[in-house]
Amino acid sequence: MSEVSTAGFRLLPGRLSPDAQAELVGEVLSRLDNAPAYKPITPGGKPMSVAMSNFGALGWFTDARGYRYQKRHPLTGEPWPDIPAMLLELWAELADRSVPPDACLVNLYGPDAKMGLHQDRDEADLRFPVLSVSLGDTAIFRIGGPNRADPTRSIRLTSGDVCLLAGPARLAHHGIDRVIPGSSRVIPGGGRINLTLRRAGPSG
Ligand code: MD3
Ligand code: FE
Repeated sequence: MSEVSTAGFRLLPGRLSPDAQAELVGEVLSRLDNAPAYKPITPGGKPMSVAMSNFGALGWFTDARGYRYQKRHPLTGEPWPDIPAMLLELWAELADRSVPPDACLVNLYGPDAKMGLHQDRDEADLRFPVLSVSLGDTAIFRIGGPNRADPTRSIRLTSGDVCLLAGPARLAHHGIDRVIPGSSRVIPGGGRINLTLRRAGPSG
């Protein structure tokens, strides 16, 4: 197993047991009944190939007006569902013991979904890490550096993997080149779910 060298990037392969993965998939899917996933429109006017929803006080959203965090689901007008306890515990253990996450972006990948190289910088305080949990089909993840032109490397994210992006890695460019359909049976009907826990609003 090769150790990834970007400072502040930690990959914890298989951090969630198969039982924990199945339990978490259930917790996510039941919440999506009330907060359905939708394909956001980028400021450029094109729908994303990844479907999204959110849990927590703040949800990441994009439309023609740009990227932002908002308190309500854009289609239902309701507050986002709560963040599953298992994820809050994982954040407390691995990310920050005293300040909880206030946002959990839910990304749903079908066989043709991908996410272009980008930085995550819509959060108020970029000193907080991002914690990511992968469920379902394996993804080919790409991570580079703080500059878009920095060299990138490709890493497989498989179901149950957790990654922590802290310090310099927090501003690394990254994306999902593709998923490998049929590589997991954890999600009924297949596909991939990625959950990213964040502190989006100010902590004080
Ligand atoms: C590196 N999600 O939601 S998770 C995103 O698999 C996002 O759905 C991808 O990029 C996905 O913004 C990748 C791993 C990840 C998450 C956040 C990061 C890597 C990151 C933030 C900074 C650097
Ligand atoms: Fe990202």
